[in-house]
Formats: sequence, C-alpha cells, structure tokens
Amino acid sequence: MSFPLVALGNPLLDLQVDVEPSYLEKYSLKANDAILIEEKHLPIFKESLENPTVKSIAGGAAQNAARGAQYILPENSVVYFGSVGKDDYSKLLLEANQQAGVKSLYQFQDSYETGKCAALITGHNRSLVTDLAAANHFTPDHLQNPENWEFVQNAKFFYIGGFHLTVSPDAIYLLGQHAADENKDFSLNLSAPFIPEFFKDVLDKSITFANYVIGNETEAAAYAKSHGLETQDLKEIAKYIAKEPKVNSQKDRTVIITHGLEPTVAVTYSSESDSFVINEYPVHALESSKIQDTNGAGDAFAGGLLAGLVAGDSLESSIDKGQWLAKLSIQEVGPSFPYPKQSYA
Ligand code: 26A
Repeated sequence: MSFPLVALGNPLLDLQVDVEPSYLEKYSLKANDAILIEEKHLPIFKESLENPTVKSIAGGAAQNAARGAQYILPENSVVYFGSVGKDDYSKLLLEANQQAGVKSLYQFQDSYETGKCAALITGHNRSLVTDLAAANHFTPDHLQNPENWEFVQNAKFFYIGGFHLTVSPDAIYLLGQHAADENKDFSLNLSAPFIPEFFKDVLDKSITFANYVIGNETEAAAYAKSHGLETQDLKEIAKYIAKEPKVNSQKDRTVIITHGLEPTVAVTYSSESDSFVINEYPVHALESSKIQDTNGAGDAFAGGLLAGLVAGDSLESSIDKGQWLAKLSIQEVGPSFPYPKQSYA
C-alpha cells in the first residue's frame, strides 16, 4: 500500500544562527526551549537574517519527522499536511520535501507568509522562537477535500506534531476519530513544555485518540506539573499518560520518553490486563566533537521510530531506528539527514 503514514504539523522555515548566551539573556530565552513569538521577540528575525552565520533550512517539527521517516521507509510512504504562504519560503520547503520523497499536501494561504522559526544555537543547545504566520491558518476542511481525504483513508498510521495543538485541534480530532473508527495507529508528540503547560485540555483530548505518545524529559516534567502529579520519575509520568482515557479500546497505548544521553523510557499500558510493560533502551551516543547541532534531534528520533512502527518492527527495534536517525541528524546542519543515504543495519 502506498503512503501508509500521514503527518500533520506546522511547516516552518528555520533561520538557524549561532548566538552568544548574552543574546538569549537579552530576550529572556532559555538555551533549550521552543516558544511562540511575542511582541518583544520581533527583532529576532531581522537580526537573524543579518547574522553572518544564518542558514535557511527546512524545519517545522512534524515535517522534519516526516522527512526522517521517509529517509528510512520505501518510496511513497509519507504524506505531510500543513499550511504555508505562496512565497519563496514555501518553495524551499516543498523542494526539501520533494528531495526527501515526502508528498506535501499544503494548504496555501493568500494573505499570510510562510511561518518561520529562529533556531538560536549556543553550543549543543537550541532555542526555537516561532512565528507561525500561515501555519496558524490550517483548517480541517483542507483534510476533508476529497483529493486529500483519499490519502487519509488510504493511510494506516497518523503522526501529529504536538505544536499543531495550538493551531487546529479540530483537524487533530478529525484524524483521531478516523483512526479510532478504523482501528488505525495514531501518534502524537508532546513537542515542547509549553504544550502540556498551556494547552492541557486540547492535549488531554488529543491523547484519547493516541496509541503512541512521544516526548522528552522536559515535556514529561511539564506534563506532570500541569496534571498535578507529585512525581518527577519519567517511568511514573509515562505510566500515567499511558493509562489516560482512550477512545479505541482495541489498541494498547505506548508512551516513549527520550532523555538526552540517558536511556529512552517506554511504557505500554494494556487495559485488557490492567498491566504495564516498562522498558529502557540505550541511546546511540555520539562523541561530543562530532555534534554539529541538536536542532531537530527529537524530530529525527520520532521519524526513525515512526519508520519502524509503520514497517511493523518491534518497539525495541523501532526505538533503535529513532536513536540511529537522531545520531545521523545531529551531525548535519539543522533538522537534516546525510546524503547519499545511509542505511540502517
Ligand atoms: C508552534 N511552534 C512553536 C512550532 C515550532 C516548530 N514546529 C512547529 N511548531 N517551534 C519550533 N519548531 C520546529 O522544531 C524543529 C526542531 O525540533 C523548528 O522549525 C525546528 O525545525
């Protein structure tokens, strides 16, 4: 079957620049974070474009994961939905997807520019400041357009960037309900601490459709805080998420939490037996000197993981594909992958 994986997210162009810690301080930014732009951050884009280290690279978290999954999967495996402007930035994104073999089903906006993300690099950290622009105007009717809905119907696996929770919850619920009705796989990334913090209700509802939830340690901590959990323990937080209400009773829910160089935690909850399976998987550590930057590392992990799950691999082997792809991506500039392609052995 072609195009088994459908991803939905915010297509963004990354303006990646090297900055000093004092630059982050000036705008009260954390070294490792992702936020939506506020008034006080507006000069950052102009300043980034004037920075001699600036690189324009295809970004958008779910779009990066889509390119990552297609890097591993056979041709014609991944479709990506999101909203862009009619400008040079979206041309660049389209070309990057084409080169990666991802089918872009963009919704084009007449009155908004393609969204952009300033990726401010300090050492091995990245601080992401996003102006969603056109990406903020995605609407569910774009999915329901018969030409596009055909791809939804033919897919067997859905991946939602958690960042899209700020944009079109209805589009997420539409895909979630379809996945539940048809007993298909539905995966969701927590994406950033501000998602569980400020979009708790949308997140909780989206998770009801999900049989895979992916996140990292800071997102898990933010989830714990917003849900009033006492614990900081990643396994306990993953257990809580795994056991949250679920629409499709035919599938167990697995929660996968990465933790930098520490082992990745995976917890599966079976409602049938009311029991958990808890495991930890080591990462593919890379010599620090070989790290180019960590922008997109988590997306690459998600992409590799999805490639494994879509291909029907075991959870262990899918997580290993995620670790492998993350290791490749952090050796490239931004959320990119090496060409000629390397193959997972
Ligand atoms: C809504 N927000 C804040 C965002 C993003 C985002 N993608 C979608 N929505 N903020 C940052 N990113 C993307 O995350 C990638 C790294 O994981 C950046 O474009 C970057 O490529």
